[in-house]
Amino acid sequence: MHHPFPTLASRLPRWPRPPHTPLRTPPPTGAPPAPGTASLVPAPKAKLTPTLTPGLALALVAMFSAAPMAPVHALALQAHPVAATCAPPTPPVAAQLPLPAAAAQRIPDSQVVAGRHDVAWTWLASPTRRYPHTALGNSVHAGSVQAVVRLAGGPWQSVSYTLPLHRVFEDRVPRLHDLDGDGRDELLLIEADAFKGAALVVLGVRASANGTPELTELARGPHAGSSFRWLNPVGVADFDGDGQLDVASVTTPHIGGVLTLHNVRPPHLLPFATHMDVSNHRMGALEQRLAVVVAQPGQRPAIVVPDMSLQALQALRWQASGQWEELAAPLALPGRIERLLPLPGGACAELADGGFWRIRLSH
Ligand SMILES: [Ca+2]
Ligand SMILES: [Ca+2]
Repeated sequence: MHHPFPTLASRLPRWPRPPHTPLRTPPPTGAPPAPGTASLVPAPKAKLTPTLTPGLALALVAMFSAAPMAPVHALALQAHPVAATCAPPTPPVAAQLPLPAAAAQRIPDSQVVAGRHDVAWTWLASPTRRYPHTALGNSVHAGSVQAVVRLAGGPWQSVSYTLPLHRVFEDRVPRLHDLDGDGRDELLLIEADAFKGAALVVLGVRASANGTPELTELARGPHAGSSFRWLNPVGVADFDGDGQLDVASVTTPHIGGVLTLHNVRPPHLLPFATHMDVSNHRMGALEQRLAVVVAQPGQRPAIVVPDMSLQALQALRWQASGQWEELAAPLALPGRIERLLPLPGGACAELADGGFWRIRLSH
């Protein structure tokens, strides 16, 4: 296909990494951390970090210093400017019910979501300033999530799931996915705890003791660690190829983001893979969509996610070998990414200057 513009990939350096990439370089070994920076670097998860003995470390240093290897990438990331938006059209809402009037009470700048299964509508409500963190632009968060639900084809009923006073939903949209393939929708939300920070939670519709439907917590991921540490979902796909959907998110995307893949193992979301130095959110921005999952025919899905500068994209896949594969050389863009929306084979990037770029991950 002929493109009227030269590809960005042909005009920008693709390797080595662009100089803006290492925003979070750790201090040299033996040097004291710079004042005020040590707490910004989350410790690697011990169980995911292989043991590096001094002998093995020396062998690795010798191997790589003696024989530097050119990176080999299976695919390429390419960007083409487009004159108008390349964002996917918003699909018509196939609502099962008219929008309830109560949805007008949702928290500011949040979205009402229509479901196709046992959740007709859901939204975040009970605005509160009790958790004064402004990752999403202001300190108003949700103390509850509301929904119109039903049990096994029964009557639709309004339900409310209210958090205790030390927690809020630090989020702007309940995401609906049938994570376990049982034909019932689950709600994926970001909850924040006053002491432990944010965590992913999965809620589902279940029967209460008196037989009426209620929202129940089905699974929870690890908290980000302390007050005001946040995380942001990336998407849902079968990242490890076991036939069951997994959940991807980025923990602490503003201060050294860690891409984390979780298996859904109620009552837990169990992390099984992490990748450092990515981000999918700009501090204070309302937009939470800055990373996409790209389906790969015959392969595990890829994740296209910005680096910490939000000005370059990388494509990653969790391989059967139990390691990340960097599928393509990092792709630098001519501005900060404001939004990244999924398109077949790639994404649509909207930059801070208002320009749109079609991103493709291909051979
Ligand atoms: Ca389900
Ligand atoms: Ca899986």
